[in-house]
Amino acid sequence: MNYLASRLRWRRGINSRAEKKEMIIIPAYNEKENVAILVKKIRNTLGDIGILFVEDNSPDGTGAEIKKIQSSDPNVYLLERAAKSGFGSAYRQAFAWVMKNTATQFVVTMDADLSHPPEALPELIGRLARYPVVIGSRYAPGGKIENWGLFRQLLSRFGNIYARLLTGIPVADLTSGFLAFRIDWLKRLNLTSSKSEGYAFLIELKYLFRQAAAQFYEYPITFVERREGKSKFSLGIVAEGVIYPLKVLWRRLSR
Ligand SMILES: Nc1nc2c(ncn2[C@@H]2O[C@H](COP(=O)(O)OP(=O)(O)OP(=O)(O)O)[C@@H](O)[C@H]2O)c(=O)[nH]1
Ligand SMILES: [Mg+2]
Repeated sequence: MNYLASRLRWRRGINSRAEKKEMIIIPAYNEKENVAILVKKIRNTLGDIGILFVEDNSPDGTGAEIKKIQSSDPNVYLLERAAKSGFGSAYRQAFAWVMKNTATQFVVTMDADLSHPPEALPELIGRLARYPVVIGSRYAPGGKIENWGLFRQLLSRFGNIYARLLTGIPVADLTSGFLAFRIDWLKRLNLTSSKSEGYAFLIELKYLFRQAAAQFYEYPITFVERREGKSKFSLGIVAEGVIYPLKVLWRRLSR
């Protein structure tokens, strides 16, 4: 990835960040109705920890909404990109920045659409004392999905079984985007060759942790389908999610 070419603009100076041990990274595209509610819920659950949004010049004004939040909350950070550049690349850029510039010890990845319950954050982060990677899991015993139609449920269920079989990663919810991990483990991953974007990126991240011999813990969550805003779910994202586990299988077989 060409960091120089990407137009990053940081809304806060280097001095105001880095005090917090935890950083929640949230990619947000056209999530205007959700960001303020999400920040409020995080603050009510965990208090004043770091929150970093990666926002791609959303036409609905999500960027302006985040700046409004920043005016009264100094621990909300914003990485603004000039155009929609993908979910995976949003995380890759955010990880690189957090590793380089902050004293963060614990990273959380989370969607902006309120699908991932902020109430689970203390459980996820708390377990990092014993596990390098904790997954907010829909498919761990006790996990649930609310308001998904049969098609999404089946696609996700079979997609996860398929990805698990091909990659051999012992995780029930490989496509979960709600993760907590320790930064010393993130630093061991080779993310430079990563190009994936949607579900494939979520599987790849777990594959890279697995290659680094990280142990996973799956904490059951109730995933709630978004109420506001539109899905960025597309056929291309599904196709990429089908192809990526095949690539991993090929790598495993040719070893
Ligand atoms: N910055 C940025 N964020 C993105 C991009 N694509 C998706 N996101 C965000 O990534 C998160 C996950 O995307 P969603 O649209 O919720 O995908 P999904 O969960 O498969 O679809 P839903 O069923 O609608 O929830 C959300 O917070 C999105 O706003 C992107 O290209 N750039
Ligand atoms: Mg979503």
